[in-house]
Amino acid sequence: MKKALIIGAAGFVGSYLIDHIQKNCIWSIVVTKLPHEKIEKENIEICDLNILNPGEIDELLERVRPDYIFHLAAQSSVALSWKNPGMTVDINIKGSLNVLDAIKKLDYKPRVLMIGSGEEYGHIRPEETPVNEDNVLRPGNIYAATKACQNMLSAIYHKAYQMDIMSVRAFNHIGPNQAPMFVVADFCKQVADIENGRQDPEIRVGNLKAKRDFTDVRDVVKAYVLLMEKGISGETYNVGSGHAVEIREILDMILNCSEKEIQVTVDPAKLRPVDVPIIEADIRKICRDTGWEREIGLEQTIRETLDYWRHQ
Ligand code: A2R
Repeated sequence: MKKALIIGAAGFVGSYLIDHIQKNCIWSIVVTKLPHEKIEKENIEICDLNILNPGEIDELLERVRPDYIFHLAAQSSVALSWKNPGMTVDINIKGSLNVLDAIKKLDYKPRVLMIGSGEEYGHIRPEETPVNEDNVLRPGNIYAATKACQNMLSAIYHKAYQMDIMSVRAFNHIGPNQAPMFVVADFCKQVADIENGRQDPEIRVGNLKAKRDFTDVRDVVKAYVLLMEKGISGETYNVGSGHAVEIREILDMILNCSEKEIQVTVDPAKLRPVDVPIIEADIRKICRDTGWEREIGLEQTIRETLDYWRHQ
């Protein structure tokens, strides 16, 4: 039986990835979390791991000897990366390098999927949209720069040490249980709080004109597993819907799901220092190489995310 290791499994994507593997693959699963985090899943081995401690990663990999490694651990918030660039650089660059180094020391070559971001493309020109994997990277924020660096380090380790590494550039993924520092979860939580009388009937928003490419997290983890099975070593793959949607449109969809009269107010604290106007993925490569296709539409994800917050 193949063994999958998920590093950073206590986050938003991790729990969906565990569920997807348990339902669809005959793999045993080992996951890691930070000591303060909790993972409540059955039939998996759960270990503590901080990727800033190289010795811990060496020890874990030597003991577990996984066939597949999904590297999800990260400081994943753009907003937080502006507030704490040093920590973001440490975790996303130095931490990822520690993971690559530990894998390099093994006496066999596991398959590795390094999770990056559509944000790496940054300032995409109109003629470059939808953006493909060979596009120039012009990261527009600290988080994006660290993920671009992770991608480059992964490509270097693949070439220099013949390691079996693929990288993903995941565009905005959304769904129930996402932290409210991300836009869709933030809007849904605010609407649920308004409906429950915990917030005045006023929703505070940032830049509504930005266009982003949203995919349900369950479709995203399906793509990650397909890449493990069918992806080409050394390649980078976009994972997104292929369609950019204005944040204003997302907000309207969420407001339409509510019967409350809600006023929209721009909150300067939610405006980021540099915002990239449009990010849209060209997803032909992953569709061609793995047969992946999106199954869950935006309306369904929004409805389920709002319901999730209504029940919190
Ligand atoms: O920051 P926390 O306390 O939420 O913990 C996150 C964890 N993490 C770490 N794990 C090991 N060693 C560290 N030094 C370290 N620092 C942070 O990685 C969290 O539990 C997990 C990442 O999960 P999320 O932040 O929820 O990200 P999500 O949405 O699951 O995205 C997965 C990947 C990330 O690489 C994103 O940058 C990319 O997909 O979009």
